[in-house]
Parts: sequence; structure tokens; C-alpha cells
Amino acid sequence: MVGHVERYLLEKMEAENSIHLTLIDPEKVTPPQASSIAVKAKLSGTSAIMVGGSTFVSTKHLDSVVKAIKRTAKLPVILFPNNVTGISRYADAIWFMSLLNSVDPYFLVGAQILGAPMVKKYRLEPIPMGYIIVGDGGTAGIVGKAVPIPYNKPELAAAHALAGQYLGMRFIYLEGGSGARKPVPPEMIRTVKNYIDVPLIVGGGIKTRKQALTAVAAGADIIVTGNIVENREVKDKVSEIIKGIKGSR
Ligand code: 1GP
Repeated sequence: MVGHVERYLLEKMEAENSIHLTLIDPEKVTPPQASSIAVKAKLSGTSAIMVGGSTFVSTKHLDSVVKAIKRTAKLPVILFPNNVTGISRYADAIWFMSLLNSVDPYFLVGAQILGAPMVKKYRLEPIPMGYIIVGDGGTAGIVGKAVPIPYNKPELAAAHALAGQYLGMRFIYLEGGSGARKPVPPEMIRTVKNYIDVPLIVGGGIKTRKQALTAVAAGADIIVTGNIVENREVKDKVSEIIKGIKGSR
């Protein structure tokens, strides 16, 4: 059941310990901008491109963004959907995710039921992932009707993560919220990592090499950055973060 993209990620992690994924929010870019960000991020050593945002984007625009990235960067494109409207037939894979601390069944399993037939029809590779919103939660927390787990309750995040693993999710994502003032703290990452055996993804508010290094040293297997690629310094910033990741273990 493990598909090409998941195998690629696992092999990369095996070889490099920790890896970096670049998140592009289709609402914030034109297709040429997305392609330029992805090409620069690839040159800096990012392993794949995630495409998704917290609010609505037209499928037509999403398709154009994904196609532009695929054409130029030639890296796997993994959808990071906030709803069924985040599915594009042109991507390689999709984080088939459940927002584990949402109070709304729609974000736990409702959107997934609506989206599953489309994932099959488009032959997208589903990668099961448990998504947990922590800290102040940001836009994703509001849109997903989450009860964000406070940073000082790492054992609660760990309980959510372990439940996700026991339910069969093959990745766990600790989300501090895009543009979070404070990234997920190392104590929370460490506690969660000690509980689970599946790869741990950490994102939200990581802007510097030091923050990336701290997250990886605490146990993050995959670091996701989004906001920092939305400005002109994309290459420098992503290189800096990746140097932090590679110099860590
Ligand atoms: C958001 O975790 C990601 O879903 C990335 O966050 O945009 O703050 O890098 P940033």
C-alpha cells in the first residue's frame, strides 16, 4: 500500500535523517511564481513540494499552480488539502489527513469521505497522516474548528499522535499554524517523538536555521516551511533552513 512518493520520502529520511518540504499556498501565488519558488527550493535541497492553504482556492487555479510546479521543478507534488477543493488531478500524492483535534466531524472524516472517490479517480497516492494543531492554531485552527493543544501540554499532543498511529496513520504532523509567532517548542516535539514510531512532521513559524535545528534535534523527521518562501529571498532562506537540518544529527 505504500506508494512511490511515500517510499521516496522514507528513503530520503533514511539517507539524510531529516528532510525539508516546501509548502506553497496556491492562494498567494501565480503559477509562474509557484514554479520559480519550487525551482529555487529544489536547488536549495528541498525534497518535495506541498501545495495547500487554509482558505478557498479555485480548482482551476490550483490545477495551474500544480502543473507549473510539476513542469519546471520536477519534484514530487503532495497536496495538503484543507477541504475537498484542495484536490488537483495533476499532483502526485495527497496527505490523506484527519484533523485529530477538531471538534467538527467534517474535518475528522467527513471531507475525507467526500474526497476519497476523487483521490481514486485521479490516481493520486494517498498518504495517511494525523494532523494536530498546537499553540495558537492560526487560521488552520479556526477553519478546522480545532481545540489547539497548548504548547505547555506536550503529553496531550503525544496522546493525539499515538492515537493517530494506532488508527493507522503513517505520518503525524504537529502544526503550529502558518506564520506562528512561536514554532512548536522542542519539549513538545521530543515528547511526541518518544511516543510514536511513525515519522514526525513539524511546521508553523519556522523561519531560521536555528529554529529548524532545534526542531530536528528534538526529533522532527520532516520540517515544513511555507511563509519564508513567499518572499524574494526564497533561495537563501530555504538553504539556510536546510543547512540547519543537515547539520543537526
Ligand atoms: C503551515 O506548517 C506550515 O501549514 C508552514 O508554516 O508558513 O509558518 O512556514 P509557515
